[in-house]
Amino acid sequence: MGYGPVSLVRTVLDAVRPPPRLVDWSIFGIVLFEAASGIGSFTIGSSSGWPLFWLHRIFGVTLVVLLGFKLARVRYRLTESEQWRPSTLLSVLTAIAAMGALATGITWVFGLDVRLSYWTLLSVHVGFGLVLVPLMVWHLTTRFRLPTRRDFDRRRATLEYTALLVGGAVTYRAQEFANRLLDTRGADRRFTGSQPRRGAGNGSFPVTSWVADDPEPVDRSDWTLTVRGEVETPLDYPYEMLSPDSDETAVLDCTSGWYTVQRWRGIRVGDLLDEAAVRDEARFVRFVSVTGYRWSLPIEEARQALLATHVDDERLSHGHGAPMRLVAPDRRGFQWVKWIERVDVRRRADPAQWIVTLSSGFD
Ligand SMILES: Nc1nc2c(c(=O)[nH]1)N[C@H]1C(S)=C(S)[C@@H](COP(=O)(O)O)O[C@H]1N2
Ligand SMILES: [Mo]
Repeated sequence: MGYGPVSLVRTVLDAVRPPPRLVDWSIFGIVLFEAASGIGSFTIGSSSGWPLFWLHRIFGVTLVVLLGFKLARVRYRLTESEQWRPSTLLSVLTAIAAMGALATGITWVFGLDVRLSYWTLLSVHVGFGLVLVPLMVWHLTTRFRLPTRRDFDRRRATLEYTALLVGGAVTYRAQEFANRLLDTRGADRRFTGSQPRRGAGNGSFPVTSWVADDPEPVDRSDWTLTVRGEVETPLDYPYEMLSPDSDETAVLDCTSGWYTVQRWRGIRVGDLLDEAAVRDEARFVRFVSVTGYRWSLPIEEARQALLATHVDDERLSHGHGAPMRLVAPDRRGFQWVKWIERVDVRRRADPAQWIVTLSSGFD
């Protein structure tokens, strides 16, 4: 054994390497956790949700090490041709998806912003993750072996995993420090991982629409805002009758990985609801776009939201949702419905909104 930094790293890695079957099953567990926390993170827009993002990153670092152990162990199955089997192809695809997800996650953290057409690196990361889960499950079915008690010593495994997770947390911290020191774009990320788009008004942030939602521009002169549902007085408001005199500075944070802070102006949903006289049974308010895209908020939260007609005193551009869009502070971008034409006051939540949001614009 030598004494250089390489042999030091090797010694440390040897000390924390769990037995093979445990490595495999932990990779499985962590990938499932990463997929669940990654998808779950899309619904979090308020900074109190930071621990989920943090865990996702720490386990991501841990996965790099575990995958390294695993690939070092099974490498010979690729390099020695007599080892090849039909399932080898599946293993290779699974490894590519895993490494793709890790590589894009890591480069994103360092603020790299290459784009594959209109996909950000973060969207590619999500893509790899979504492909990885079914590949991994399938891969597992070809080589299924449960770890037995004999495969590991519980005390030792506890120590190994503690070391791996602490190592993950320390590495993540070191990364934050390095990002700041090198002054990369990664240093400006929000707790959600999104990178800033600076400036004010329509031109300063991208137009982002989900999947295929791409309506014709809405003509303000033959558009009306309609309020229906659990209200005593249904409303129909032509554009000229609105008085957009409330404003709100709020962060639009898209799950594709960017955010912008803007001052929005429009009408407060609470004022509209008071005018419509909502009934006692009302619990949710649903905002519906001309495209059918929709989202709802619990009524107390909805009251604080804004139906914006302006951004930084400019009228909203078509791309940003003219004549009217939802500004829902502490919610992620996909919930900020654009091109709103109807507000439904409802007794119930609307679980189908998840599917409609993904499919809207396809019909
Ligand atoms: N009707 C409708 N509203 C929508 C979308 C959409 O596709 N259709 N995309 C959402 C997404 S994913 C984001 S991030 C924001 C983007 O707003 P922007 O285009 O003004 O930046 O709008 C949201 N509102
Ligand atoms: Mo988004």
